[in-house]
Amino acid sequence: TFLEYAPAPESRAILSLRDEYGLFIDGQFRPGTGESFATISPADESHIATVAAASEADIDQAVAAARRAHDKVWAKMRGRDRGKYLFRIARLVQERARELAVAESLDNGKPIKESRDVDVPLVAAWFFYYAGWADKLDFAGLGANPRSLGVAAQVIPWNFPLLMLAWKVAPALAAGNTVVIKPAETTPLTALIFAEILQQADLPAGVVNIVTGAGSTGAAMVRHPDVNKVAFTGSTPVGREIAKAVAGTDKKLTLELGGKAANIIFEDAPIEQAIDGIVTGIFFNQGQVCCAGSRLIVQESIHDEVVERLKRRLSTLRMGDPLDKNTDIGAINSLEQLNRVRELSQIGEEEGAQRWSANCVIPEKGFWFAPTIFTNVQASHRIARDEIFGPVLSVLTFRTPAEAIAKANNTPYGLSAGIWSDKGSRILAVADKLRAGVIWANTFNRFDPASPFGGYKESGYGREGGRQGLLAYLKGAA
Ligand code: TXE
Repeated sequence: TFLEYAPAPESRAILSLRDEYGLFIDGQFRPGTGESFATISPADESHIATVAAASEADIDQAVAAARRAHDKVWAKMRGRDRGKYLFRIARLVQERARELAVAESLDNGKPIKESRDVDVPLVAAWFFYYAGWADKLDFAGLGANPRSLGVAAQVIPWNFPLLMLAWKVAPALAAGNTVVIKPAETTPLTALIFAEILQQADLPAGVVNIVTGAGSTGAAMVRHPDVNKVAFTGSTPVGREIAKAVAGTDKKLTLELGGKAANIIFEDAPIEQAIDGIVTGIFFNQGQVCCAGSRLIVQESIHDEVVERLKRRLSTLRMGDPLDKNTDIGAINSLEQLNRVRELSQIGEEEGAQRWSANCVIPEKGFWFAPTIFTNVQASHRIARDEIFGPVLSVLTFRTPAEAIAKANNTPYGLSAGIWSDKGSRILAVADKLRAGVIWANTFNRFDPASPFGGYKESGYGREGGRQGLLAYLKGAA
């Protein structure tokens, strides 16, 4: 399995980082023409590296390189040959898995056991999966002559930096597109190491260009006239701006935005398993997950027992050094994000919900927030409506399945949901009425490259993963 390649937990010492990183354009690192910025470790605020911020002129260069590579090399290449490159990238990710996991935990703050056992193995899985599609485009029922769209501009967030890159780059390349991708400003490190992997894989120059920078760099990519496809994962307000920038052009658009997932627990649910699922659902990656189960909707008859058990479980979680293999809860990715989590939690208290936080020792430096549960939450409370994107669970109750469904759907978002029950017919009946793109039953936060992922309503549109994720990068396909 992919997990056999999981690296041993390690320290920062195994990384051979440069002090300064330029932009990866046309197969080479080159200095940017804009300002540079520092990427720091959210666990102790130490400096990791200085990174270039791409200017509009740099974006022109990157898009031009991607266009040349698309027209002259990549789109003309047989699918099976593109597939060979994707397989090679997947194997190199496995070979350098240990280093990538350490870099991810260092730059993002997530526990090494997550980057080691989840993020990096899934990155390899995504490249293997789409490598397998590359040689089947003509013959897998996708239409007579499916063709690439052209140059894809891809903007990704900081919560799963390398995995979000894989979700976007792998299907684009399999379908014959070339890419300009921008990692988030707080987590550029693994994308830059990935650029070295592309060089090792001898990927033709310009097929993937990696540009670092903040929102203005992303905006320049999105409005560039020679871009054919825009794919974005991030906040709903920025998603709206991007949709406006793309409106009236022939650029294709995929948006994967925020969420406020309901995790519905019926009184007949397997309770131990449900507690595991609730904890994974909201405390995995410190809750900084778009599909996090941030609203627990629990049947009134088992509310007290579930909350008690959750508190007991949370009291055993270890918060601290993301590079320590025993760490369960790592750091929040940035001070900005920490402030957002603090502010919404404060509002939760002011609005009358009851707060409980695990009694963790908070490290002196860095950005930390103890796992927190709010009970007595009303549907009108901000903590029941807004995406907090942190380790904060809001607990609501229900009496009847109809009430559970109404509460779960009472949100502008619609990315994911979870249902816990012993009764298969109930799971199917409830799932049918939930307005969410992904629904888990008796599990949560499970991902597979073959399974499409995406939202309803303000959670965005389009699907990533699976056959649908491939179609989003093809024309003439059905
Ligand atoms: O997101 P942004 P932020 C949610 C979560 C979080 C909030 C804010 O609730 O608290 O959003 O996070 C780039 N044109 N999610 O501020 O700004 C930016 O540089 C083009 C949910 O970090 O959306 C980064 O690369 N690009 C989410 C990326 O967009 C722009 C994951 C995401 O940043 C841009 C992250 C612009 N005008 C946050 N402005 C999820 N769905 O998983 C910014 N960017």
